[in-house]
Amino acid sequence: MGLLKYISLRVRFLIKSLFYLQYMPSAFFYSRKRDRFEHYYLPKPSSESFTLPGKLLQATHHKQRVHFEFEQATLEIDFLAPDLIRINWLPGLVPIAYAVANHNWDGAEIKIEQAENNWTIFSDGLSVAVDIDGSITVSDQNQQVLREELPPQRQDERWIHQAQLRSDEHIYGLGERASSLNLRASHSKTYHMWNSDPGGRYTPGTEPLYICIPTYLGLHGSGSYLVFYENSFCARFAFDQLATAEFEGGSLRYYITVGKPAHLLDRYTQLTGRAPLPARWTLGYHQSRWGYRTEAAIRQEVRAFQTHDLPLSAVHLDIDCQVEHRPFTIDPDRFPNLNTFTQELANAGTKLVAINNPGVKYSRQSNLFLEGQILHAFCTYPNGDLVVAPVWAGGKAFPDFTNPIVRAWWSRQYAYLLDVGVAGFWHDMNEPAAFVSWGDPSLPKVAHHHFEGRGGDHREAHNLYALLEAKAAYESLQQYRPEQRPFIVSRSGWASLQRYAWTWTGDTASSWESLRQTMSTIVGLGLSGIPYSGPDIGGFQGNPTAELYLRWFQMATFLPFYRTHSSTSVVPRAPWSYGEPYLSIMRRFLELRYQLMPYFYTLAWEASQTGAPIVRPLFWQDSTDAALWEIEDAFCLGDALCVCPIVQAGASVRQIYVPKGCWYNFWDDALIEGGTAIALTASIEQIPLLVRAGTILPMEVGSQFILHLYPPECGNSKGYVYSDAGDGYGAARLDRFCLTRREDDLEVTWETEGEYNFPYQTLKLQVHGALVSQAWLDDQDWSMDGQTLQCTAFQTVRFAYSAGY
Ligand code: NBV
Repeated sequence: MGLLKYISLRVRFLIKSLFYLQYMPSAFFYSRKRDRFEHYYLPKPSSESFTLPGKLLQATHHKQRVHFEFEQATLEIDFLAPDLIRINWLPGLVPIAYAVANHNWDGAEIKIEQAENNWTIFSDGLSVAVDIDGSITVSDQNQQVLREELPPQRQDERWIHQAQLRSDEHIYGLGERASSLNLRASHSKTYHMWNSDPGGRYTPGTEPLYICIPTYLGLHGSGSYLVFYENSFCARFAFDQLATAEFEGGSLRYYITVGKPAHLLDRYTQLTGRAPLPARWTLGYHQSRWGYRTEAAIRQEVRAFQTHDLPLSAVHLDIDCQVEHRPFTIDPDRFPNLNTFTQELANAGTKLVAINNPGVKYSRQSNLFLEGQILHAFCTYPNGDLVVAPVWAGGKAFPDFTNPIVRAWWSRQYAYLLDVGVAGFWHDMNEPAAFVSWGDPSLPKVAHHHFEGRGGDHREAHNLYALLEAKAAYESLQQYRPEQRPFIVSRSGWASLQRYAWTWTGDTASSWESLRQTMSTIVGLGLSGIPYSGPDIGGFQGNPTAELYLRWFQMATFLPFYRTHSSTSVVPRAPWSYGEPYLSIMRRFLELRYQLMPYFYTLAWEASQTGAPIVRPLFWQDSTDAALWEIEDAFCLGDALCVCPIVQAGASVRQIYVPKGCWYNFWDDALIEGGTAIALTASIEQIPLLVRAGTILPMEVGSQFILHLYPPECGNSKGYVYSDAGDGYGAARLDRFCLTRREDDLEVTWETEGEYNFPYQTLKLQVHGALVSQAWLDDQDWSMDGQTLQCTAFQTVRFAYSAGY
């Protein structure tokens, strides 16, 4: 970095720091007021001891529901499906079903057996035994015990719920965590449910983060299960010998499903909703920076991408583009021709995504504020005073998204930006975050919320805040731009966020530790139902070395959300920032990403159909292989690719325990026998990358479609490719391929369904791992170019191979 640049950054940093100083008095007064109200209105810690349900008095059964009366509690168990139950302990405040997308379940045939001290309910998918003291045991259909719960404990509004953990049990999920992938392996083993902004920079171990979700997956020698607590209150989860969930309020209502991880995610997302198929462009590369201030600056950035021959699908506008950081503004002086500018960018294949923060400036000069006041749209203290907390540009009032009128009002605000061509929205600071001098950097826990008319406070609304903001935005984009698919990225959220938005891992430090952490965080989000996430490539806060940025870039090439973003106080960062050889290597990775688009898009479609995360833990391949349960420095992209990033400075080799079965090295087709640990080498030009034997990997280069065939060890394997227009809701097609390996030949067949025309002009089949001597296309001799066959269509292609197996 040149001296001048360095000085200018330091000066900028100083100015920003002074800028923060202006918030000090208001942060002080806000923190004081918040504490006073909380002191006065929050329920005092109880001196009552915890009560247990007592003895089971009677049980009755009506259709899918079994009802148990205990001395001091009521229990309802509903079979929503043979392998999905809802357990409800009463009394307790009934949650509003913000996270539940599906209310129509077919139920299940159940059978009940009564023994001296317990009742057992059987379905085709699982069994639940309820003991006389309220303990509950859940087993799978083969009577393998999966989960043993202790009787719940209640004290006033609080609940404590515990389950025994097996010594070999691994726990995953809970939303976005900067912890080990297996939540039981981290130092503290305690996790909080309170969406939080760690404040500009976080490192591994920071707890909690922006998205807390009370859903976890348990995996042990007897099988796996998933539990989702439908309770948005502040809570504490801990995992040692026991799994403990301790809620400050609400009801103890939770769902349990059993089966393999893929089945668990399928069921969970059937319950909480699936991520809709995004527009294809969203899976391309995004460039962002907190610091682009003008149309000219963005134009220059986009031109630099063109000059360097780098594809660019989207540019993100951070708060610097706004007028005083106000929501739904883009400064017309600095963006004088937004309408034509978005068009100009679109012509270059680049979309514009604009940031939005939820806080509305507390000022009679702000129309949005006046409208909100008329609608009683903002959160209030218990005495009716408006909650005004400092965020950017002074005091802000906070829309109460638990009020449907407020959501509809907020939805309308997106419309004019859509009219001028803004393609998507980026929701920031929506935990919601506020600037404070001490204590929780958010709204007071006693702030009043509407809750669809039922009323409630921020203890229950806090974790739902961003989810409901995303819902308002999603519905807005559906309504005002119905011919295109919505694109929203939200920093915060709760269970079911996947229905409305993507997310990113927030303000990570620029370090090798954070690069490594990214994998557990993103895989954990996927196991919590959120398939679309990615990091700020290179880290948000700090200046990565060229090597760190490159290694991060290589890894992110295989993650769903592919975006470079960085803080205002660091050196601007883009693929060319470090010159050669880094620029050329990053260009090749960008090209690879775009070539893999048919694969990414098919995975996106699969996520919309089954809830399977796009990025998966290695144990997804084989959840019975305990050697995979702890692996957190590698991930699978779909089922085909195993990505093993380099996570250390100067390293070009790393160890990895490869899932059982045969794999090919992506770079040289070397065959690797899994089920053992191996060393993989990758110079800075490469990332260690394996392809599962049997994969039919779809790629594209321009209008050419390339099917890479990686023969299975034996028998056959299947692959499919989803295509459509890339946006909107028109026709689609599914191309199904089957690859059969026989003694001396390899056969691939192709079947199609759907109305959409095949979107490519030519087709190539490329055989890996075997030397092809002859080929036949629909029984006709067909010439090969080395290992590649070119054609336009086929039903069956057969390759005779001479060597390689
Ligand atoms: O809008 C500025 C930043 C943004 O660049 C970043 O991605 C967010 O995570 N935003 C946080 C506010 C920063 C406050 C310190």
